[in-house]
Amino acid sequence: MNFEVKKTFPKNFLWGGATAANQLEGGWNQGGKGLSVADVYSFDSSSPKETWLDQWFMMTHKQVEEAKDPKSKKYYPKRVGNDFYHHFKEDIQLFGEMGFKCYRMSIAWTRIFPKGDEDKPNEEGLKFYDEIFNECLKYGIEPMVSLSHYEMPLYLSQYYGGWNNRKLIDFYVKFVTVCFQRYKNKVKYWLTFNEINCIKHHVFVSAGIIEENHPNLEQVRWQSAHHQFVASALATKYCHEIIPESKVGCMISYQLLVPYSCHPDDIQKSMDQPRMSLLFSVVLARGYFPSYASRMFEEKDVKLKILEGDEEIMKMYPVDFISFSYYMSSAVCGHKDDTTCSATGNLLGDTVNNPYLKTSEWGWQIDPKGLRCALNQLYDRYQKPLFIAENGLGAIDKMDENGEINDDYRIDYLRQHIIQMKEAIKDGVDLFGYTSWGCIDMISASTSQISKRYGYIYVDQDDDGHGTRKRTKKKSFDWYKQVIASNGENLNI
Ligand code: BGP
Repeated sequence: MNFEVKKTFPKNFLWGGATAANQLEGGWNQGGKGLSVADVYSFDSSSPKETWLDQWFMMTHKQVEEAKDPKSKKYYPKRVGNDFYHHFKEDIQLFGEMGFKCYRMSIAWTRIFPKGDEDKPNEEGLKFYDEIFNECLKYGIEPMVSLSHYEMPLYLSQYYGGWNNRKLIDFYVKFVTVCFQRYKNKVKYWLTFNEINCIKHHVFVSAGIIEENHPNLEQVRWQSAHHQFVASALATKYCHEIIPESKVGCMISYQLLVPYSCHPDDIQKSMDQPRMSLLFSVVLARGYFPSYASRMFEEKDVKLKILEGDEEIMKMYPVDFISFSYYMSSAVCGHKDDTTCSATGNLLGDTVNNPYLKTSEWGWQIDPKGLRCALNQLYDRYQKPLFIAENGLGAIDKMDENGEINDDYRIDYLRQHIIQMKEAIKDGVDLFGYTSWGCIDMISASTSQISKRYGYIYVDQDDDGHGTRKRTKKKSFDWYKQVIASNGENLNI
């Protein structure tokens, strides 16, 4: 054993940024693209703010039917994105200028298989991504591709019932093998499903499930998750076969959960709640369900249909690395008689406010030190290389009279998180890359606003879709460039 402490970021650390096709591309009906589940989220800035998250957590038949109607007058922001479809050369050139080593992006399934069940892929869609990868490689940027990032074909949801239907495994496998074959000389890093554990929170965007159809939603949710586990294992198998030097990762949303107090019920809850979420990475990284799954399924009245051979597939093809998104931490309160526990604006789960943390304009509690804990917890658990696939601050940016955007708050957020990444590396964590979320402003996944900006590059567009879409570098652009050039050593403004 060599006890030398690693004091810096590894030499080939993959610094970069992350996006998703449905949030930035636009061109929803161009190049033969079909409708995806993302394309049916509408936005209306005049509706009450409190309702903006409703569709994200529950999509209805009525909303889907209305969205499909060509006469609908509603605005569907994810159909427009920030128009990367027509700006990608300029945008990737800016990523190159920042010195990106890696660009995490997704392939829209509906550009390759517009409905999802076709025999042959759509050549125009395949060509589009060829061009994107060529641009990346021109600037020495390694693409990392998410194969399914909240954008499955709407048709598979409507006519097959989404991932609850086992046939989805075959459609997904067909789609991903077409991608591996086509891009085998261009892409080495692949992620099977974005935030696979978020099927716990939003079944429509994660699995194409419309809640109204299902009285026992828990059964459908977990059955769909099981089909995604098998699909992910098969994707890993075929990726390794087709691209021997490839690395395949899973991707989970990691929200560090801490006990609100030292009350034993808070401690218990802070163990139980994350376990339900970590079940996903246990299955994908180790290849089998954890022992606590049995009790969990019994209590939820879930009876999984697992076919002969499924468990063997899961066991034989675990992922090579674990990637995750990290934005915030939250406290959990198990003893409900404590009136000091107050509800939080944090997006996911049954959590309460941590009085020690600051909160973003969207109610997400900012906890850079929590990232160090998250990295250590994941590494202790799995002993597999880790990759931070998303992290960042969604904030309102204002352009001043000189046309500048001084986003010091974003620089501060990112700097504090990068400091903690380095601490985790000193702790012995094998972290090989970091792609901050939304390197260019685009549509928010949850609220469908563009004014929830994460980027180093500002896009002139408002929440109703108006604007020139002109790109402008923010102050954080030069800052991040310097971070990358110094391999994480120079974090000063
Ligand atoms: C993650 C998603 C992303 C992304 C990000 C920020 O959960 O993987 O797609 O958008 O969160 O969330 P939001 O856009 O809602 O601010």
